[in-house]
Amino acid sequence: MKMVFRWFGEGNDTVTLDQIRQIPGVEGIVWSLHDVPAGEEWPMDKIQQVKAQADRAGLHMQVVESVNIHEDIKLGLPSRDTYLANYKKTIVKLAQVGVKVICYNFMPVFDWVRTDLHKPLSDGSTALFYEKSKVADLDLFEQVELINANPKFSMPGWEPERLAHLTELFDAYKEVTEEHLWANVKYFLDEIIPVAAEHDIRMAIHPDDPPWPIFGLPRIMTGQANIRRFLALNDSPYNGLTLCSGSLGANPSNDIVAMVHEFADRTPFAHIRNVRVYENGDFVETSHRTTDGTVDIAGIVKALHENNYDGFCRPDHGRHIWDEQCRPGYGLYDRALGIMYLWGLWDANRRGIAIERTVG
Ligand code: DNO
Repeated sequence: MKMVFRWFGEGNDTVTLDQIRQIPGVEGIVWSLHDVPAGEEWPMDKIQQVKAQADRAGLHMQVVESVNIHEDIKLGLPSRDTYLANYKKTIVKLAQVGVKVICYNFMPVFDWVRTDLHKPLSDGSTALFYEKSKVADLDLFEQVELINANPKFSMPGWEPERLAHLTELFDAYKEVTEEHLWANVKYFLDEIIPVAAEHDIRMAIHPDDPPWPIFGLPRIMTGQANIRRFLALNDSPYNGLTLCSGSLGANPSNDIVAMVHEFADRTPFAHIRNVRVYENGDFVETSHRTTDGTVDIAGIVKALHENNYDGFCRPDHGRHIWDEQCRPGYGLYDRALGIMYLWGLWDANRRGIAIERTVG
């Protein structure tokens, strides 16, 4: 298991590279060019800039999250070929600086969705929260205004250029069903995977978060059967999965341990975090510890170990603790604690120490 840590870039993150390299066992950053709009070719000078920063800190940059996919590709519009050509050029450039994995998602319009970014928890910390009933009648346009009013950090998936076109995007998706999305993702894979394979970069799709359709938009990366179908669309080892325990875990019927066993060799990247799911379908993000949530983190790490997992792994969203002011979900402290829990589990497995399932 190769530990990495997400970093949003100079001026776009409260966490520094010097802090990251002091977290035990972290070898590299998970990065992106957040200011390049989806669909555009990444400029080499900006890529080199991140490389120089990572080199200086003694961290590698083998994992990119994400090279975002232009909506026209998801919609299957004729203009997709231009954006696919740009995507391929970006892959070639990323290979030149040693990138090995590209994480991306295929969610229409939005990336991850929460209803509260700072839900107070009983221990005095705050965390990301999803209130199921609220999404049903959430005023999207009000949300967009809220985000635009606080432009300090751009939220992944809520980029200004995307939000500016919300109405048009919703119109464009009116007739798009899940089956259209399947056909469009296959078209994407058949174009991109041969280029990724030629340049030894493993593509790793991220599950939908939450793993069900929202705002009437289709979502397909939602559970084990669909992941199986996705991987079979293009059977290359370069067509892989980002196994995100928190995204998939928001649906309690997802058996993530079983998914690790089934998909381990097609999983170049794992995001590991916990959530607590309530009976009404709401969920809150918790510490990484198994007993704090409803996801069997200990079981997942055990399954990764049993499958000799040698892919990349990062802790995922953490709570905001010790008064840290940070990007929602992406503070230093709770994610660093998460890493130490993951290492603890990993080392226990290496020594053959059995860990009972104790979900709180
Ligand atoms: C949320 C992240 C996602 C992820 C993308 C991958 O914190 O896990 O935004 O980066 O869905 O493209």
